Amino acid sequence: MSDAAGMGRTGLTIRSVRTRGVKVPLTFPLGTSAATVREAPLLLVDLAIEEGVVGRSYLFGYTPGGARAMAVLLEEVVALVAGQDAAPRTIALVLGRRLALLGVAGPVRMALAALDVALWDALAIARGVPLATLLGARPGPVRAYNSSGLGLMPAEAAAEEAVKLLARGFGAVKLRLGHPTLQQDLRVARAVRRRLPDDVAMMVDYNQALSVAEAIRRGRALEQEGAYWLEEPVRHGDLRGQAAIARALALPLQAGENFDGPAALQAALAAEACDYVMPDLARIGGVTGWIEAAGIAAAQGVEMSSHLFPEVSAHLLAATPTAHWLEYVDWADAILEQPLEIRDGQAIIPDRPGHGMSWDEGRLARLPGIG
Ligand code: SMN
Ligand code: MG
Repeated sequence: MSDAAGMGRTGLTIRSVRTRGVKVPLTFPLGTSAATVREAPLLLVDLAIEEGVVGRSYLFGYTPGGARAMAVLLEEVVALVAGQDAAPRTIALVLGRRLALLGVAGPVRMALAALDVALWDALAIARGVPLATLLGARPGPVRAYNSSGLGLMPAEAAAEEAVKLLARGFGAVKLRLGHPTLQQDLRVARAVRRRLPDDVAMMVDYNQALSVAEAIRRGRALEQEGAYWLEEPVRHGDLRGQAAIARALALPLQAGENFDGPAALQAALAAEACDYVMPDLARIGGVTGWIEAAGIAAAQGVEMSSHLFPEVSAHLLAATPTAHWLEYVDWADAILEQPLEIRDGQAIIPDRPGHGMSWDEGRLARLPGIG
């Protein structure tokens, strides 16, 4: 059969895409060792399906120009597959091949991921089930840590903010480090750790600030301060350096927000460059890339967390055999009709078809654009 409703087809046909960029102010500005994020440039994606469904996703642009670049790429790739069956794995293969000369990496991969997430959303909506259910998983609660704040800040301010982040029962928070000296890092880590209940975990994230030698030095000190994991201490592509750090420390090494596709996760594990992994929905290649990555992590028994995009990542972690922690940020709350609900420190997967996100058009209209 050749029509869209034929045997073996999804019954959905890709029509067109609409993208809108908005700057969302952060409730808790996020100072990292690399840059301070005060507002998140988000790109909202509506994928129109001929049969009447709309699949949605959003991207974090990192910078306004990043979001604009992804919008241009996304509009181009959707035009390439307009009229085709809305089968995300097949579309990923077709577009991966079609864009092989440009190269599927960075913003190109993120644009493809936005299409992929919107396609899976459309499929789940058409089937009338949550995305987790479509993936064959029970859409139960997912353990989350609060990553909304705790950027680089003085010790006392960090301790105050850490306590605020425990509202809604969070059992873990993440602290950004990478102050000029180890002593400053230790002052902040100690102040936060002292203020947190014993059973609350404290992750620490360096955003690639350190040398290998310095990472080992600071990691050894942080081991004594009850840190839960040490995230991205050095440049993300330095697998050899990361492996040296992982060998030197008892503190688990965490990495993954910069994995560019599932092959990068595979390479990091092959190099023993980290103990835990935390792919980013966009950089790993959307739902399709995530599921592939989750298979690799599961085969090696490596615990897998998520990076940003908690609304979709909750569904994916429900379908991840080695699911560890959902990274929760509230950035998208400003644009969502029904923000992700957190109860007792767990993300509640909504009982709605798809991933459950729809845009609050009224609030959207009042936010500044990305230029
Ligand atoms: C992070 C980095 C950049 C933007 C947002 C968040 C951070 C994290 O590394 O892991 O949350
Ligand atoms: Mg990080």
